[in-house]
Amino acid sequence: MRLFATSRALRISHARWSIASRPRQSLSVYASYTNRRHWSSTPRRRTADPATASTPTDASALKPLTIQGKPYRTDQWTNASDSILAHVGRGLYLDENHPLTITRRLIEHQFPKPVYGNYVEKDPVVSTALNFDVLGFPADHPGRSRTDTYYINDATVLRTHTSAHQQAYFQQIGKNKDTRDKESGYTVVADVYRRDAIDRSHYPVFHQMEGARLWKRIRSNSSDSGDQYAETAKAITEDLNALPEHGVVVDGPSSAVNDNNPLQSQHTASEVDAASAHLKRTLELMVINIFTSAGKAANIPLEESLKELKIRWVETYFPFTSPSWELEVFWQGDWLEILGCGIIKQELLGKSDVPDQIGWAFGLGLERIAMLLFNIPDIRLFWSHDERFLSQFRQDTVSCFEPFSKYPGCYKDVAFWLPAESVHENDVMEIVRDVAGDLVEDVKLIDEFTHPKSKRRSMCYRINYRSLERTLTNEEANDLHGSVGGRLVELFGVELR
Ligand code: FA5
Ligand code: MG
Repeated sequence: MRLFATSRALRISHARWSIASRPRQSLSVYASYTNRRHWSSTPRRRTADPATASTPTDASALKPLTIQGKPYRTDQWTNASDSILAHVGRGLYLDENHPLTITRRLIEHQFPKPVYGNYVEKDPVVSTALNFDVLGFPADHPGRSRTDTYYINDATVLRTHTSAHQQAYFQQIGKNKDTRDKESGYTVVADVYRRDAIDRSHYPVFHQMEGARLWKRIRSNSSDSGDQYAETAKAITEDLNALPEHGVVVDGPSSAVNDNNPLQSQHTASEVDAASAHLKRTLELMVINIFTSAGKAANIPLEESLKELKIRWVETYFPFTSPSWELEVFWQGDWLEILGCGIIKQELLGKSDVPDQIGWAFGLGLERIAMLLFNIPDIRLFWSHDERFLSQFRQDTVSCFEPFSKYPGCYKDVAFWLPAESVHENDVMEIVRDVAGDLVEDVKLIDEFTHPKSKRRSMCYRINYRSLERTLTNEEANDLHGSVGGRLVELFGVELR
């Protein structure tokens, strides 16, 4: 977990819910779980216990909550703040002229009927069972912790990913199974919530699109090769061959499976090779389409925009897929992770009434793609009410965003001695967000050390206050910064330096 344990752990923590600046090991939230056990020298705390989570539960959290008209009980787990709940129901992905909706539609076109149905899920409140248990998250997975996830109460969270809906969609497909022309795949778009780092490509509320495709497994005992599922592999390969080819070179591991990214025991290599190839080609075509559209909007000739495009597959780990990958795109001088995917765990398909099917699933960050598509430089802009932003976008049209101005930023450092009890980095982020909201552009750890004699640990964070819409005065920034320091002292007992 992201405690102030070692500088290594801290660097890793930044990459937890992932993005480009991570070290080159595979580090999605789920991957880091397995790796981190070896990285931190401090004993692991049981994360799934509210008493050990570092955000104090304030008394007001124990009042019942109403979210989109529905009442919810609260308890010791509750940590969804008013500022986060204020984002619920905004429905950015439904507003025809919003860049997230334009992006959603563009991607949905790549997943057409009758194979795929395109859906949205408007209610972000889901059970911990659907968000974690059904997907095979271990009981002590850090993703379950109150430092990473917004809890409504012990059994209910604001979904942390669209994968919370996988089981329901697989069950829906299961009901179709014997009828031709019925969906065997889907896409679903929804708002998701995570306590996370603060920077230009991370926001605590963002949007994901999940997609999946299933095939009925055909078992034959008469195969010469001894491959019982050779027919399945053949059927999937036929679907793969029906997809267009593309000439873009994509880096990545040479084989679908290996010891670190294993084949599931229920599967044969040939069907997984075929399904993996289908998954990768489908997603590569999606990215190529995005870049082609972005290039057109910027008046760049097709060949040139494709020549510029660099994408790669990186092996990773998710509890609900194996093998698993992330797709990264080279953007503005760095690798940007845009999605995670893999071959769905057969246990999950079994629990979802489709034990006789095999398939793949992916989950992508809609903002990340929209940033590439429209050249939007800061993820906070998606929430802007400013007409100078909103008026630049038109339904079903990709355009090149013209920044209206970059207002000056105000850098302020906050340095403090940690109390004996650890403080979780996400709690520092949450305080900054609660105090400064969208007036903060990023927060970076710039220094940490242990006093040689007292052994006390000191941290220093640099907060960049910058409004997207106006010039922030130094007095305003000072006020905000004073409140951040005050709340760190009040809530965590740190000693400011
Ligand atoms: C997941 O959420 C998995 N559920 C994806 C998945 C689905 C895997 C189905 C396998 C099968 P991850 O935590 O990596 O994985 O997030 C997926 C994508 O969401 C990332 O690649 C990134 O594009 C986006 N994303 C993650 N965190 C943030 C954030 N704080 N702000 C904006 N986008 C984010
Ligand atoms: Mg990831």
